[in-house]
Amino acid sequence: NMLNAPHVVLIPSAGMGHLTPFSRLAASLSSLCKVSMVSISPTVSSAESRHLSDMFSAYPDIDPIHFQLPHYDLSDHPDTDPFLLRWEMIGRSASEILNHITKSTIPVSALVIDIPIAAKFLPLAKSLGIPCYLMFISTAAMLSFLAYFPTYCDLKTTPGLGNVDIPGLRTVPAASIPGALHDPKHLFTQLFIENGRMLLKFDSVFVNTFESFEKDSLAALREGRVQPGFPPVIAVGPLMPLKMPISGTSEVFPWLDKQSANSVVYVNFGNRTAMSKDQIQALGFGLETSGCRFLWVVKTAVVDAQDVVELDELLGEGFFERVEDRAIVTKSWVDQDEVLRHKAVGGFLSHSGSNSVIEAAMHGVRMLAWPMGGDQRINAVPVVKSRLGMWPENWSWQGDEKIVTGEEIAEKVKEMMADEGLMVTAHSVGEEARRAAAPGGTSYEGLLEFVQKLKE
Ligand code: BUP
Repeated sequence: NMLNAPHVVLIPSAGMGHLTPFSRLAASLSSLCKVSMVSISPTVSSAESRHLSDMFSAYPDIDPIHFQLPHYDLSDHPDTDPFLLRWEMIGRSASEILNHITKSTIPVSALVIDIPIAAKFLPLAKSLGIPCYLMFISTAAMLSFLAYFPTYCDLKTTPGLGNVDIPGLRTVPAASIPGALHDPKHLFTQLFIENGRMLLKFDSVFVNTFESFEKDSLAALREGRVQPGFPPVIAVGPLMPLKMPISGTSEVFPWLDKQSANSVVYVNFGNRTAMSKDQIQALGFGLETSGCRFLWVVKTAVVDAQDVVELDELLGEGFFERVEDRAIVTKSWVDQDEVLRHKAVGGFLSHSGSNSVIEAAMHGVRMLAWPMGGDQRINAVPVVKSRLGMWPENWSWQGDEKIVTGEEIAEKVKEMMADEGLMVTAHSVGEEARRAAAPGGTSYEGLLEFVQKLKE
């Protein structure tokens, strides 16, 4: 009975890596209670605006709360990452956004807030008496790191970052720490620390992971080993993909349908990572000489609308002719969920962005993790531990000048595709993931309990 159902309002920040899990959570909740989601325009990328309008038309039960961001001139800000700057702008608008929410909709039972804007929204929402939940879009491994990092900074006596010993869990080597954090003045670092401290104030924290995938991190968080007094942690993943048509995929699926089972390597480094030209060329050479079939989504610019490089120019003369009958190379968005679900796809060369990791887990597709920056090395830890995939730890990482050669790439791609043991273990990770998300499973019941509690 939706008449007396609680009303949950979701506030995502920016970037497809954030909007995707927020929409999925909204869709799951919409069958259990009333759901609204804040839609902030303008978006940074066209992928985001397309996604939001597709989602609201496919899910009429999710009520949009449109908010027009005022103009902020951050043109002389020292940071240039457009997504980071957008988080800052949304944070600065927190009180207007909350005002707008309370004015434009029915009373709110709970807010679900995104991590980059947590510290700006939580104190204001709490002062209005609204319960606040955090949706953590990355892995529980990353949540543990975030939860402990402010304490690490308080305790350290020397400048610079060393290895971070998360109490009762694991050591995160200095070399796996998101690059920006090495600069204490970086906007990312400031947000990271203030949001990390704010975690303790949430009523509960949702994580897009599942129990068996990250037992150790979940236990350490829940037992207060990482941070005493940590709020309840509810694993809600893998969140189910939206049921809606995705544009820009026409050539991919007829081609996949013609390939034999587990024969195709899917290559995608997410929607925020643009590789250098030299590295793209080496990757092209590596994929070609691996002899494998591949579906490669190439990205040459951080914001999609600026991606104007011609692929045949970039990859050199004859590349497309040489791989014509065994590869698709595209710059356009593909429906990653459909791709990973496809029986022809037998391996995933990925930047190990948190959503990609959990999607690979859900479909039981083995991974070759090549973290590029941010939380990605920390996400690669459960990938290896669960035997979902492999990770050549010496490959280049966030802006080090090193190029991984085509030969190295070819060798690892071949190794992954020939590793039948890994195919089997990845497959069982997939079975556990789907069990967790199905009725009766831990993630499904976790969400149900959350809604149940709001009714009390
Ligand atoms: Br690109 C691309 N199709 O072509 P991550 C991405 N996605 O469906 P992020 C597509 O976007 P960082 C495409 O399935 C996933 O849900 C993909 O999220 C989808 O990486 C999402 O993997 C990408 O978390 O980079 O956010 O691009 O790690 O820097 O947050």
